[in-house]
Amino acid sequence: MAPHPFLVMGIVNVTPDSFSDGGRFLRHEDARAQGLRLLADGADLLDVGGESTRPGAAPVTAAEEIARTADVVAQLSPHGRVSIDTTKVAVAEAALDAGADYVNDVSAFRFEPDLAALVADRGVDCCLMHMRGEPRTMQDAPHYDDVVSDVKAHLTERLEFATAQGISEDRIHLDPGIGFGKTVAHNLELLRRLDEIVALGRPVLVGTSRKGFLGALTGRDVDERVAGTIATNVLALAAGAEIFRVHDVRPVRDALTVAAATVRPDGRR
Ligand code: HH2
Repeated sequence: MAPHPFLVMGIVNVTPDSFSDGGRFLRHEDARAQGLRLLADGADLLDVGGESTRPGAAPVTAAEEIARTADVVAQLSPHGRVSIDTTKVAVAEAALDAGADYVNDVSAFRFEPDLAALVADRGVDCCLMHMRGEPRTMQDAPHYDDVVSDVKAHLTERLEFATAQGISEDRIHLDPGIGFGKTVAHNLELLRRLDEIVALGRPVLVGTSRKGFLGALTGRDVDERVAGTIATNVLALAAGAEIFRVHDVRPVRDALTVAAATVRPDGRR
């Protein structure tokens, strides 16, 4: 059988305030159990995060973020691939030491540029995401002349920065940053024109899981957005995205398996 032409990244938020699962996995044994459940459901890698990026979330010190994540990474990495969702060098370093092999930085090395050197030095994969400004203020009246052109220009600039810091280009994934400084219309336009991001030539990661624009469209609460999550991930796969960051691994994997068999029967990414 052809290999799956996509990767599912399961979300493990070790935070009190994440928008959909805040507080549910703050205890390390609960985070570990959730990670193992997502691996059993078919996650290809787990994204462990210790700071919420939702608009207006309280900032967390590096020490607190390490206290939340490093032990969880150490407990999960023997069982599967683990990514660390952070913008901080110290947090990423602790996670890589604990067994993570992927750095997911929603600031694309803008908040702590030295994080790029760490990723280069360790030779691990990373994701560079587009975000307008910073989480605290990113949803204050976002405006773009053309959201797709702005996101492409930003990701191109961050990709150049990352490679200039010594990260091998084939280690870099790009993410349009759905929900990060975007209106509902911006998110939908990015998904509609995702092929233009794919054309940048690096694997594209998308994170639509349970996000606010799905609630705005369907009227559903955060725990009832799996259908919207599936719709957006299937459309993203059809447009060429390869990595899907989700809370609900099992249903999304099933949907992507069927979608991939339909649109990419030769199994190519
Ligand atoms: N979205 C969130 C966090 N990290 N990383 C990438 N690469 N892409 C995303 O779209 C993305 C991300 C926000 O979702 P979540 O982790 O569920 O919530 P919170 O930031 O409130 O913890």
